[in-house]
Amino acid sequence: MNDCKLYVITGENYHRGRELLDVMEAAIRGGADIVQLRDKDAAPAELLEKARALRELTRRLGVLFIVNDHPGIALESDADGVHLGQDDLPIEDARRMLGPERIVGISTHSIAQARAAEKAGADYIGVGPVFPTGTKPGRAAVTTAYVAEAAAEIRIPLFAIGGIHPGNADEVLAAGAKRLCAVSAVVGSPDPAAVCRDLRERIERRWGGG
Ligand code: TZP
Ligand code: MG
Repeated sequence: MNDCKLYVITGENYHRGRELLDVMEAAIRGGADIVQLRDKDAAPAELLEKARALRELTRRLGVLFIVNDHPGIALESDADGVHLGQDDLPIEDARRMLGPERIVGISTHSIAQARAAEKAGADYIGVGPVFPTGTKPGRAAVTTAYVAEAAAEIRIPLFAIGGIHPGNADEVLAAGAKRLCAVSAVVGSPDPAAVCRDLRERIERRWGGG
């Protein structure tokens, strides 16, 4: 987990007919090293089917796999962990369900939420949306000011997220983020691997390859 730098989340609305596994495989081959299944529309059986398929892909390619919102599906698909929102079940409950080895991550939108997440034993936090984004409409942008604040204080891994693409990634990295997360810029691109290579290169140029 600590080595992960580029987190890509599924967003099938952006696929324009392409298959979930093809898009995510391209992203991983381009340099995504942690992948999340996020699907607010799928019924539980369909979600589990997608989770199992992505588990198989990510295991074969050697990257981490996280399920959004559903610790039960994370367990059933043998995912590496679960990602929670502020309104999902508490970190402590997810930890109790998943055990000490699996990853529990949480979205944060303020330094108070970031502190609480770290204190409650989260393995990583999301920090965002840094920029306004159609993937999460109606949620105010936290700006790079919150990225800088969190990067200066929070010791667990932090992924900046929200409206991030190759054209603004350097600004986010300069604010202190060492890890980036994206949906539309990657999965909405005709060439997800190229976008991931670009984002990874920017991360490594700013922070080194280690
Ligand atoms: N959480 C904060 S912003 C966001 C989520 C899930 C959406 C990020 O999507 P995009 O397309 O990279 O802006
Ligand atoms: Mg959620």
